[in-house]
Amino acid sequence: MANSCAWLLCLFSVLLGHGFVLQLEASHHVYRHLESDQSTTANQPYRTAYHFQPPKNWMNDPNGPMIHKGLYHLFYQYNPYGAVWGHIVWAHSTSTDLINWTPHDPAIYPTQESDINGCWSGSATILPRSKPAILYTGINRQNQQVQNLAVPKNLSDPYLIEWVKSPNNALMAPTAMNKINSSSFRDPTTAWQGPDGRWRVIIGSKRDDRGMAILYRSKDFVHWLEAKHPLHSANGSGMWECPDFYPVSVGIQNGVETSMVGLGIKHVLKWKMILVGDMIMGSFMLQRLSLIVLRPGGSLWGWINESTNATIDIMKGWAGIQGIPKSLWLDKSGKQLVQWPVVEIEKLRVNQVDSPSKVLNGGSVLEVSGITATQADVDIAFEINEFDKVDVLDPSWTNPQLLCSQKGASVKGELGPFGLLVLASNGLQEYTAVFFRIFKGQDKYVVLMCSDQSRSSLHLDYDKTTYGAFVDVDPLQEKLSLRSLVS
Ligand code: DQQ
Repeated sequence: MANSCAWLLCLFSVLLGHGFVLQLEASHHVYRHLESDQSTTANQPYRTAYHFQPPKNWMNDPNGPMIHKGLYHLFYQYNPYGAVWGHIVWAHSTSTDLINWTPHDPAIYPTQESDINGCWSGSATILPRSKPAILYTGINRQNQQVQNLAVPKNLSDPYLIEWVKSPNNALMAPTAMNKINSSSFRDPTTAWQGPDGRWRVIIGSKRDDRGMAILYRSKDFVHWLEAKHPLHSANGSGMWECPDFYPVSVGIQNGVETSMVGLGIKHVLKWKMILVGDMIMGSFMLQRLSLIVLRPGGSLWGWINESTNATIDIMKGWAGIQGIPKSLWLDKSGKQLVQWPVVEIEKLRVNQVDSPSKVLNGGSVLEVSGITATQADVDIAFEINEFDKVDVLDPSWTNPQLLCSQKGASVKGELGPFGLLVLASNGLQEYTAVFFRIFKGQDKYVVLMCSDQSRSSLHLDYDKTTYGAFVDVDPLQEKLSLRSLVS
């Protein structure tokens, strides 16, 4: 990781090399001997004030983000005993502006038979008369994954400090009858109400290697029945961790009520992938596959692993941050899901630095001067004016993440890579490359956007994952703009 006191921001277009894909998945092994309450976060150059981060210890998935009485609530998977995954509870913070957060005591922690071995991910639903309810996965005494309900003890407390668990827990559980795999049955979504007034929720699961969203229905939010068919499944996709399912509207950027259906409304089903489709007679009909690969987490936030190996994490006293919260909506065509950092984050823009336009030639690296902060919100636009030589997109290149790692930041192409080297050290031994490549597709140009961490740190144990997506823009008609939030 580049020394945050002396980093550079560079524009680049490049030459030769090789990358690789490293899929990060949460490990569910408890390292008791590595836990302690002694961790300290003093003198931590790599802690961020930009992204949400607890004062210390391990954090993973964001859970149940919601607004209640004008306050934002964020819960998250947290180990109160150390900087490695284990003893998971729902930690809790509130905010009035999505920027400044107040930590509270953990909201949900093991107390019942149905969660005695951990309180894993889940979601919040706002029930009629503004009553929040949380469905979460409990690990029971037999180490089975089951679904539990918790509701606020005192609805007039805007901070919702105390939560009470349903005496009916577990509400959904693997049984001999339902053939659900008890170690692959977790992470309930926000529930929604169908036209028949019944609540629906999906739970991530798999059968063999077929990942799926098991659908449950309920009249009262307490008694749940499994539907005959999952809401959706995909062969070869493995366990669907932290799925999400919610309506989005064409054009409306303020969000829509979670049970909304009808004209101008599409539905998004997210796990590692995002599917956009229509709800027709209660069934999810796939419209289009948007090949965006996500990290586990909710629809607004996403967990950024930011862990190394246990020794380093214990030494630094923390692991895990949350991505910047984002707004999601559909573009005018209704086909492309658009996500953008929430506007509130723009309040943090101070000390503006403008850089004049520059011409990028093949193999060049230009330093953007004048930025001395360790935190930056960078807007940049690339105008392409030579399309005579462009690499042809092989029809078999359908996985953008794979393509980004095979054609990393140092692999020369005809039109790209070009983009930013952020947090670059003097001499460019370390940097994180965020870049574009343009290919000639069958009847249009195809733009690939990549974030390549393979050189983010010289240290072998840091996360080296490469992320990628095809972006639906026509480079003939518009500039390619890139927003990078750096800290
Ligand atoms: N993390 C939770 C699980 C979830 C996984 C456990 C995804 O509920 O499937 O901390 O990161």
